[in-house]
Amino acid sequence: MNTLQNDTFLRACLRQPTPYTPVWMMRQAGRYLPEYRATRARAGSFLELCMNAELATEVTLQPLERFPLDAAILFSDILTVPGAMNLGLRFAEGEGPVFDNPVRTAADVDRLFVPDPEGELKYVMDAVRSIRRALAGRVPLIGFAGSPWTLATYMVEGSGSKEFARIKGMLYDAPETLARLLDILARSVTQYLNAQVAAGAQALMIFDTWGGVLTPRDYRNFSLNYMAQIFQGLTREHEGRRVPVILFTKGGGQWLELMAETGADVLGVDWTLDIGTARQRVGSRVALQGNMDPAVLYADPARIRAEVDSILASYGPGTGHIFNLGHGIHQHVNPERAAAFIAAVHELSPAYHR
Ligand code: 1CP
Repeated sequence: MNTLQNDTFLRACLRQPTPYTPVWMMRQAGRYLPEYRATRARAGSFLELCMNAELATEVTLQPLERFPLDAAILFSDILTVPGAMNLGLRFAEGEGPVFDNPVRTAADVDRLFVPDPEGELKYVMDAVRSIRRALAGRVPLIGFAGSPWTLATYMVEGSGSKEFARIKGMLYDAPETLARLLDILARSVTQYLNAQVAAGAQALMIFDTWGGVLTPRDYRNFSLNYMAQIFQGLTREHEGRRVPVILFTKGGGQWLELMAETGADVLGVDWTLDIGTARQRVGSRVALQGNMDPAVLYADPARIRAEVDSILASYGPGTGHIFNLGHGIHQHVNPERAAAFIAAVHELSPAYHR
């Protein structure tokens, strides 16, 4: 396949020297971009957009046409995997994902199965292949999946949640049922991510968006262990290159050392910890991705630049940092502020790589 013109992101993931700090943004393709909203309107619904390889390719590339980003991320969703298990997934306008047939009992778990990545989920692999062709080696393509715990929260609750009443009820009352659900998800995610690599993804990210709502004991037993199981089964090399994997537990700052032991190459960090402190804690075991508060993008460009500088200074000199927001870009951010953010990273970071 074509050679990469910009491998700064992959090099930083592997803690190899780079001339500057690479940058991309979680949710970089999405509702804050007017061109995204236009393509989505043409597709009909969000799920139809995900299922149309040509349109998914178009929206993946939209942020790269606007900004000199150092990586592209597959346009899809973490809920494609449970969505392939006959649970009636839909995205309700204004209220996010809904499962009409949620998983509540041991019998519901019995009905689940590991989806075939080139069967029920072939549309995702088609999108990966199409995006990889369209990128033509400009920057690497990141594939992704949700963590078993995070996927299970949506499957059991039936939608997004604030209190996690149902899944925590299952955790405390029927832990063996939850364990079976998480095991099916870990096997599904492993196959799904390996298929994304075979289809052309050059790095992977696991989004554990809701791991941070667990107690330390339960984080280990119900989130971390299943992510470690996934790492055991992942293809780590493809086309003669290592495929770096980024592990992001939102609110997981207290568990960085444990996360570094799973086999991840990179840990994603949110804005609730200082990235310099995080670096001291993980040493040379893993690279770090993050961690500007996404709300800084509501500020003016000078303030954005100052925040970027303070994060670069806190991380300090040397490689192993991928600049990003601490979570996804908000939908009401002006795209010009995102441009100022990316420019600031590219202008200020070379001083830390001499
Ligand atoms: O157009 C729309 O209205 C849909 C909005 C939208 C978008 C643009 C959803 C629904 N998903 C996505 C794309 C998406 N989701 C990407 C695309 C690539 C990119 O980053 O540019 C990715 C990586 C995701 C991952 C995702 N989906 C996560 C993990 C990351 C995170 O933000 O923590 C989660 C939790 C989801 C679930 C989901 N999908 C969509 C929504 C609104 C939600 C969140 C619901 C909730 O708050 O519980």
